[in-house]
Amino acid sequence: MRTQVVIIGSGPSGLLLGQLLTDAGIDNVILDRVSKEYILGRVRAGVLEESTVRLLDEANAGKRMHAEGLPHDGFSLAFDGRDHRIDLFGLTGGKRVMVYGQTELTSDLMQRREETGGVSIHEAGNVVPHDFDGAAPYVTYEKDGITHRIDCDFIAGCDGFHGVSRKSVPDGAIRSYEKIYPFGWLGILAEVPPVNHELIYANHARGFALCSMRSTTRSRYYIQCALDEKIEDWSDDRFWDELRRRLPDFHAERVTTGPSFEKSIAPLRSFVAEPMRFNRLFLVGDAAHIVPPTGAKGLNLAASDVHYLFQGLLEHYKEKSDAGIEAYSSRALARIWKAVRFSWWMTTMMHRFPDTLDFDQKIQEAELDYLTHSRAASTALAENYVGLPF
Ligand code: FAS
Ligand code: PHB
Repeated sequence: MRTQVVIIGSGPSGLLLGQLLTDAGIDNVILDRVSKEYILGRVRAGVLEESTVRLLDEANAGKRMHAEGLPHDGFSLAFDGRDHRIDLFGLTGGKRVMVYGQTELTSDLMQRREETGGVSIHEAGNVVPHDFDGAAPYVTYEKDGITHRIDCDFIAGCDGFHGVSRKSVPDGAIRSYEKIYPFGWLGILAEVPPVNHELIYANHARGFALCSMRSTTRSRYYIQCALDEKIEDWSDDRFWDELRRRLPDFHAERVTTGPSFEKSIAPLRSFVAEPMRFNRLFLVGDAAHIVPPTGAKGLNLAASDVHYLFQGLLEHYKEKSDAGIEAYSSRALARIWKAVRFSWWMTTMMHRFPDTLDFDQKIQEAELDYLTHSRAASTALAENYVGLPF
């Protein structure tokens, strides 16, 4: 088989890139090692920046998002028994975010790919990118006991943090930066109305909590937990009790509890690999970077990577120019590092660290006090949360 671009990974990065390429008449094939059903069973992000919404519209995959998604003009920071609303719309001159689950977005992109005849090969084993340092790269994979080969012009590594693409780059050609946080997030999904019409990020002596949602009838809650916590030790009742203890009383009293239908623990890390291009191989999304979900940046950074790479590939094929491809890594990394900083800053401000010194705790309290009394500080938070420009 031959195509112009092989995309490894059928998550948001791979599907969004694949749709933009298909709509531009650039032939591409997506390979994923798991089934569509497995991918759609993962519960992840929930907040989309306006630039991500625009990209989904560009890919003609935004119809259900606009019909079912929830535009949010602000969110609350809760601490010391009170909460303080961050007026995103007012502080950013009219920008907002869209609350719409990654699972739904992924499903919408999969449907668009089927409608437009895009080729996706699932349960592809042992996917390996080859000769991406030369002019004739190819990818091999195994399916039904046969090893297949796809010759191509370019390979997009959209295969996430644990994928094969980044690991295929020779050690001397790539450098990574990492910070592991000493806690994780225990998250649940429950078919109960959210406690508030907007998100609540809570800083409490017992730990961080986040009240989010997927719709007006489906809630997504998280509490900070120790890295050695086990899911089986957390009954729904224990989760609800702990969540309410971390919220101001007027919110805690209004939490609607109910049975969870998804419960998981995710570790938190900051990670960036540089560069993101290796001649004919490009790293995209979580394959190149990971942020703690506190700032809701992970999925949105994947979208901006896709934007930069798509523009570069479009110029290559349509205008015979490689300027965009050459600039991909530096352009993407400039935006990535600002989002990595913001996600680290918000995580540091909102979580309780096990080894926090009294001094560190006073600094955290001063940060929150300054943030909620300074328009300049709130504006800085708001412009990062809605997403810095591409
Ligand atoms: P993905 O990891 O989504 O997709 C990669 C795809 O590549 C997968 O389908 C995988 O099967 C495939 N793949 C991997 N290795 C392969 C191989 N060798 N061969 C073929 N295919 C292979 N972000 C937020 O903004 N907010 C959140 O709350 C949030 N919560 C998260 C919770 C968890 C547990 C995780 C892991 C991430 C979370 N994220 C969150 C970040 C997440 O949303 C990512 O940013 C987003 O999934 C990135 O999309 P992709 O880059 O497509 O990577
Ligand atoms: C979510 O709804 O899953 C979510 C929302 C905001 C975040 C992280 C996760 O910062």
